[in-house]
Amino acid sequence: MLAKILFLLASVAPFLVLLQGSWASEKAFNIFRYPPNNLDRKYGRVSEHERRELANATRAMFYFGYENYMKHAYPKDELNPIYCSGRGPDWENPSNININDILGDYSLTLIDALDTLAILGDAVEFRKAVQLVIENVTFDKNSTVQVFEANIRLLGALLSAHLLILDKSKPFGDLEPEWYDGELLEMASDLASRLLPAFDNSKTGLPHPRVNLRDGVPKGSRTDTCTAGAGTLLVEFGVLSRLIGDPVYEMSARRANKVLWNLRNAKTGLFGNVVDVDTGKWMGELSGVGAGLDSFYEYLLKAFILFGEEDDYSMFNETYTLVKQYMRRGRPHCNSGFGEHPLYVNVDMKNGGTQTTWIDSLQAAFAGVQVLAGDMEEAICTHALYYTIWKKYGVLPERFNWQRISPDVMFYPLRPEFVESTYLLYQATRNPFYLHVGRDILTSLNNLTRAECGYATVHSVLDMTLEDRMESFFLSETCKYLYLLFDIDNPVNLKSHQYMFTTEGHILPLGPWLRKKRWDVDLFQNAETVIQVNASHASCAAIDKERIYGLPLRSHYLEQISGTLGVEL
Ligand code: DMJ
Repeated sequence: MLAKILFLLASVAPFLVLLQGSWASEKAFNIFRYPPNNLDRKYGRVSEHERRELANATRAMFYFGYENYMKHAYPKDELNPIYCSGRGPDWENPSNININDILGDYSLTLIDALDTLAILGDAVEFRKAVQLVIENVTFDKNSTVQVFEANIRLLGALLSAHLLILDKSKPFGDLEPEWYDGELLEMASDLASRLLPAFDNSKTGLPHPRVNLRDGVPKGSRTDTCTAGAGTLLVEFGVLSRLIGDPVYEMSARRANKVLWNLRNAKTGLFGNVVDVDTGKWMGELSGVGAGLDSFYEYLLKAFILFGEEDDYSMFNETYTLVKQYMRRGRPHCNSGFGEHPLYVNVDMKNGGTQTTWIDSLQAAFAGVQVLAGDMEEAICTHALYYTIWKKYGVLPERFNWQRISPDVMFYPLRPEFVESTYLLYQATRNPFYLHVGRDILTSLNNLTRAECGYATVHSVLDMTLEDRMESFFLSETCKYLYLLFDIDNPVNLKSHQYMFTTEGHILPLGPWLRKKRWDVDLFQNAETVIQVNASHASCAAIDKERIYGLPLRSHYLEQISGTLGVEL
């Protein structure tokens, strides 16, 4: 009985998370004591006509990248958008981990883009792409890749495409090739079995960062992994386990999370950013919400949303509280009071002391996590800072020094994090401010990064020189989130309570089956009774009409931050 009650509680909790979000936003937007000023007016309404045009322009952006990839690069992993060619692993230089961690000679961009095709409603191209993947891709390769990257970009994509195909209600059209017999799931399973040796011979239970897809962990390979690398497996591994009924994947990922959890600092409760998988010793003691840690926090929350296990939620909540306690600087409330604009800084895990004066572009995703956690006020604040930085350069520098107000690391590889949180904030608030932000993003990408045959990495935000690389997440995430921002009637938006995005932007349909562990008989029986998916919970459309004419962050605060950064909004 107790198990049943716990299970029921866990089942409704994701919807409570969403409810909590809309409650928080009600309080956060009490802005009408202030008369609207120019900024309020500027970021007011976006017409239906313009919104549709923006959606179409985003589609065009995706297809320009995708079609050029298919023409010039496929079956290679990535497109070189300037020289119109393909790119695979750097076989000559195995130590080139910038490339080899990600590219494994498995048509990465095509696989990563599968569910974006579905979301665009392009069932014909989706089926064609699925066929190409099934007929031509094998993971039986002598490639040494990063487990984290293969997990989020490939495994997540294959599981997502498989689940979308199985959806009998066909919200994205007829995605199922008539001959389909679960081949994508088989591929996912095969890939995961090649990643699993990362856990072999691990003295701590943490996964080795890299495996050779044929031979497992290469002898003498590096044992230092970032925390996110070791702790961002649970969503994909858990879904796979529950689909095929083999607990080994989920258990390995869960154990890794537990090991990380036990390694947190005894005094502060914070995590470092790099750990040695053999010794469990922290090699990097920087604690923050960006590179090295970001998706670890994200997956604690997302694992709970998917699987409903209370442990994941408590770990997330405890961590989130500590993040705010130790890393947050600036005025106590985002939308009231005095002081500097709130900022999450990188700290020393041992004492919470500020360690760097830069923030990185990956941290822009944290606002999205805050939306999911229902902390709307903070999400609005976090996002507003990145918007101002985006406005200053037209894109986000990889690292921005908040003390010198200048970039520390200049490149921008078409990352999605800022677009992602813009989209999630729009979903949660319906405030047209975020459509304006989306328009700015789209304009910049087209003006600054469009190359001969695709979209290119910005080499330096100072002179806007480009590099010949289009990472696969541009199609799988950046274009997807931007399109979903504008395409308000997309099935993903109409039924947003039924989908969750992985950290690579792959959509996973939520459902009772995810609460079933087929290897656990008791839970399997109880699970039959759970989850009433209730559409009314996710409706953010109910926000007062009036309220949408005000800025989410009050205009004087937005002016404050744009003034500090020297940006004209
Ligand atoms: C993507 O692969 C994922 O979004 C990941 O979580 C972080 N890095 C890239 C995009 O920047």
